[in-house]
Amino acid sequence: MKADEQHVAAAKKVLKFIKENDDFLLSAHINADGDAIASVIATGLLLKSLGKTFFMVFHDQELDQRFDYLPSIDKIIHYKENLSLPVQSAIILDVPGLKRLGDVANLLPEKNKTVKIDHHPEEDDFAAINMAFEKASSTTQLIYEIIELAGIEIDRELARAVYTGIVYDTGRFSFSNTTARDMYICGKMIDYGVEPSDITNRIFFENSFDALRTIGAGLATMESHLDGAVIVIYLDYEAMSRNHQGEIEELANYSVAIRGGKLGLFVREFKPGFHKISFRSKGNIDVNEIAKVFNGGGHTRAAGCRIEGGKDEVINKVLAEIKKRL
Ligand SMILES: [Mn+2]
Repeated sequence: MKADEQHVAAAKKVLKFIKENDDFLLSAHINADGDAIASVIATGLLLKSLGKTFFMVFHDQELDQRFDYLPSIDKIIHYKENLSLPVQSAIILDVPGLKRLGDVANLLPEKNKTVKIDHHPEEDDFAAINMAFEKASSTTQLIYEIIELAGIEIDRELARAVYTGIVYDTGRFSFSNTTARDMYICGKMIDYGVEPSDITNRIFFENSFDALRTIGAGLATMESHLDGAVIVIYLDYEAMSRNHQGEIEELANYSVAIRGGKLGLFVREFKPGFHKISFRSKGNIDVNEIAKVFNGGGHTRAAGCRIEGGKDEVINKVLAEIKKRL
């Protein structure tokens, strides 16, 4: 099973850049998810194998605990003001536009020394070297293409990072982005020592007691709108503040797991008076377009945005945009 030719051509450019540079900043988007974290970790292991120095820096002050098993996750630096690192080049992962990088953007070197590796619809052109493909399942899949090209040894730790990023962003090989190449790569990772049930259980089936109760409470709020086409799940600030965001994001996937539903919204108050909306689409409605209206973004079938305002106000604004497209 061969890699996509365009992906390989881009991987060559990135590998050349890596070999010619050093002192890399590695980072990914705010509210780092499994693909963001795993792609940074896997890139770090690649750089280490190539004898390069690197700094992994995230805007987030805390990372989702579910990924604590990933190698060298404890080496990740959490951004703070006046952080000064001898950065000379950067590889920015799973980030379509600079605003999604948060404060880590302050550490970026010049554009000529910056690489973007991503699979979201492009937002801005902040890097001179781009390995950005909307059709790639995950940023981690693209990183694997560079790893394969570099021909470095893949140990169990690196294999677990690669497997994690892909299994996470394909929703355990169930989302429409899943390709034969993903399954091929993950199959190889099993040869290198990954135990699929171990990783899947850690990411998807080891919820905290409180998180699963909150998921239950969220499901109980489910409401149907626009003749059943749109399902809304809601959590207020009180419920949100009891859990890490990542632990309850499965509610977004449940919002579209209803027969007859075309679009799901998981709306939550992440700070008083401010709501975050996750969109999921199973039909042909492009939720990235809807999220963009509210200054958010994402993919065609999964996207998000943040809106200031009370519950009803926010939900009605979003429903009005959806109605135009139904
Ligand atoms: Mn991703």
